[in-house]
Amino acid sequence: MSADQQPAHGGARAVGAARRHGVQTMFTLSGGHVFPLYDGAVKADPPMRIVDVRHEQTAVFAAEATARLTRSPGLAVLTAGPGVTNGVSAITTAHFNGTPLVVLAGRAPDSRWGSGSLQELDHPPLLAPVTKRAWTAHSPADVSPAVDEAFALASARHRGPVFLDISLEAVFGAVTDQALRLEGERPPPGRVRSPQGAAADQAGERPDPEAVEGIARLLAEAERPVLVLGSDVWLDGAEHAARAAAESLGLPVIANGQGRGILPGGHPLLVTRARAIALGQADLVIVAGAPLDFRLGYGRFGGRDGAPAARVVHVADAKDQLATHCELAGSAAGNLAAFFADLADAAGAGSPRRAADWLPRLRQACQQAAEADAGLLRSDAQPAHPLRIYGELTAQLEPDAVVIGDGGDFVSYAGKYLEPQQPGCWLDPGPYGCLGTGLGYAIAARLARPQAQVVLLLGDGAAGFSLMDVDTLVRHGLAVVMVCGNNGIWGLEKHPMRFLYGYDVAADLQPGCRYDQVVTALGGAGELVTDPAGIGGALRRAFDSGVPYLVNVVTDPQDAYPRSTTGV
Ligand SMILES: Cc1ncc(C[n+]2csc(CCOP(=O)(O)OP(=O)(O)O)c2C)c(N)n1
Ligand SMILES: [Mg+2]
Repeated sequence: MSADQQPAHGGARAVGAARRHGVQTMFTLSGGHVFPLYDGAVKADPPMRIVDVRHEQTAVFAAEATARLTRSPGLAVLTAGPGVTNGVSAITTAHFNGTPLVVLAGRAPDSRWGSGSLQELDHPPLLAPVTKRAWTAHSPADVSPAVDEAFALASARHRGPVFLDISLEAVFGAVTDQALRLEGERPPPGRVRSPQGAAADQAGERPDPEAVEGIARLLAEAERPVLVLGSDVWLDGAEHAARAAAESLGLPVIANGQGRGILPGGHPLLVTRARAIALGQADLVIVAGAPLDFRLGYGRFGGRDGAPAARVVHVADAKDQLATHCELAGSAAGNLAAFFADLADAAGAGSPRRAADWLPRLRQACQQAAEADAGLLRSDAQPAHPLRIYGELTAQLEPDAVVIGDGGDFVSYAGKYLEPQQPGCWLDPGPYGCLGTGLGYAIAARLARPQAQVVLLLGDGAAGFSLMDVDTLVRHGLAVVMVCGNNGIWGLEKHPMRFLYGYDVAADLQPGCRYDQVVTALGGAGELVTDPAGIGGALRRAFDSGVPYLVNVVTDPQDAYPRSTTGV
């Protein structure tokens, strides 16, 4: 029999299509409805790596982080029913992060639909609001084109998750290439090729030149401009163009999400530490690659210390991402690297109205903030101040370390005090703010960056969502350093509740709980640190250990991260 006449089941066809889109790893948790996808992965040439986890949420978070780190789409495979519903928060996280992610799922058989098969649930209506598209493949012949379309759609601007479930008949059923050819390239019933999914979209449109010139004019008029770089600048491959534009235009920069590291920590234009003054006193704020959401004051800037409201420019990778809830002085949409190159050209070097003291003032504010915190970064207080952990950690981090934050106050401190040296080295959950990303993100980071340090910062509350997946790290031989800021409370809830009500409830955890022993029991290693003087040594042992290692630092529950907003 020629290869042409060799039948291939839907699972093998799905794996083949995923591989054509660059997928190297399938993240999953087993279920009979998806066995053929495993069979397809095992028998592919070369086989596709399968990373099997302990909770579907971890599988999807791992696929999401793979995409955010490699900028190539991630793949999670979920079994029907509870497998899918367990993945929903992570799929939603990808939706909020604009992450190119494909989730393939099993589905009860079409032939028995309505008769009460095991885990018979019509998934797409559940997933539709949080995906670019959610639909079903009903026959083996549908699978390849549908998976192909799912990846094209997930990867096209504005990126996001795509969900496809495959009925039992379609995933187990086999079809030959010859039969497929004879059938012709007919689209499967009910499938409409989305214009967004067309491969031609990949290059992306150059933003409208007039819009870019308009922004250049606003820049020329601005006395105190600020540029905010968000996650999409990295995801869209615009980090070099963004840095070049910021440098040639001399723009103070604030980094947000995965925009962190585009200007390395210590860069003279990086003023994230003076964020409140920069955004409060600016007269022009250009936000690129980030939504104007709660993290950015809903797009209202200026007005601080008597300054007038700032003009706001929003730049996004796709038109439908441009803010409509606030007044914009300018906007542009499309390929972000092209945007920055065109802006640098259009604006030129001259900025006649720029206040000579603007950047020096911001730099001075950064300097003052750093000096004000220097004491806490070295604090000997017992229980430890969370900042002492960051004082010790920064001294041991290599420039390409991947740092992941999963938690409340503990991670807010990290966002403020750890300034990445390279882009693509920082992962927070993004605007959906879902706790529990930690182990999934860490698994992905270890695989995506085999040589780099991977550090997972965990609040003790956050740790509870995914710590069981240390088992996955151990089984797959993935060494990660975990640092738990163990204040014995849901800090980011306890303190605000006390502030609002004068008391708190449902906000306490076990003080000094031995999360390090959980990791040890699962086959990793760890230690409890109660004396801040021991933090540095414990971190060194963790980095040297070559195994999943949790440094469990008891921190001060009285300490509340000084925040001006809870995001509500
Ligand atoms: C899935 C999920 N559940 C609940 C919350 C609400 N929440 C936000 S921060 C937080 C407290 C986190 O506590 P911990 O991880 O211990 O960090 P800490 O604030 O104590 O440093 C909670 C419960 C959330 N963001 N996500
Ligand atoms: Mg806590």
